[in-house]
Amino acid sequence: MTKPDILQVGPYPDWDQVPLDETFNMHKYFEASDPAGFLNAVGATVKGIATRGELGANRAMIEACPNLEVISVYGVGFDAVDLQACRERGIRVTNTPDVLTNDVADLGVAMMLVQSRGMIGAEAWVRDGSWQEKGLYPLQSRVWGKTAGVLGLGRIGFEVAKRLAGFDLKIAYSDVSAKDYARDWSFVSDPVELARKSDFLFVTLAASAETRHIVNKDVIEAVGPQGMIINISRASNIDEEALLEALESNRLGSAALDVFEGEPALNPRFLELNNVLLQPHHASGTFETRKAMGKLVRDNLKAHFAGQDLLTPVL
Ligand code: 8YV
Repeated sequence: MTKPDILQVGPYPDWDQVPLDETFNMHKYFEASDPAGFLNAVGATVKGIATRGELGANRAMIEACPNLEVISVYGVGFDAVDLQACRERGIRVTNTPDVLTNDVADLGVAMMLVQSRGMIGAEAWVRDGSWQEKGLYPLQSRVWGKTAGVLGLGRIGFEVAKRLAGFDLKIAYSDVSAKDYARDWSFVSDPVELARKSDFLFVTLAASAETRHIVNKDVIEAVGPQGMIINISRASNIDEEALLEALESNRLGSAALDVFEGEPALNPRFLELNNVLLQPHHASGTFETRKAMGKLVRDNLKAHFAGQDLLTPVL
């Protein structure tokens, strides 16, 4: 059987690349010195696209592949895939939900703890000799007993809330409707109201055109000078300009961010701030989870080309 031709948008670890190369004819878009020329040359042969959550596949890429049947996303977020362009041509789309949920939730909670207890500065305090020279490290605010707001109580938001309840935080959440599985937590439909109640506001929404900048100036200012915003979803869920202004003027206490507009480049204003914890979009970045994500990417492609049901379909 001839191997189906797949356009590979971003790199994968060897443990994924080797089996992908065995089963498919992979065309490495990310290695092309002239991406447009490369697409032109291979587009007509391409039956599938393998991409990453943050890279997706835009309309131009989809249109350059007239025989495209399926897009397999390495990531739960598929906001960077042009779903409308896929719908118009009946192109199937898959993602990698569930396998990454716990790791993403873990990183979100870890970011909150690290940032609240000043652990990055405390590490430097030990290493640079300040402990010996200046004495005790400055006191920090307590975490337990405070209120965490979870904006988006989907799979990841739920796991974040569960963990936070274990740390004796009070939980409030916002979503399109109250959830049966969250009876112990308070439902607050308005994000500004949720932010007002929250010492820590976790942004755990699946990103879409509708959620763009849902965390706007009003939400940010409602979290306030003592509060913290933690984002483990997508940068587009927050108005980054408003966030920067609030952090710079201390109208927001602090932030812990795993995602940025234009990442991996980020607005240099972030680097000037000492009230923000910066992480390189690695919430799903454990060996175990990434291996499970890679397997799902392959298994979805294999299922499609074998005429079987997709394991984790989006479209
Ligand atoms: C990335 C993610 O896909 O799951 C998502 O939506 O953003 C991440 O898991 C990951 O960085 C791999 O590209």
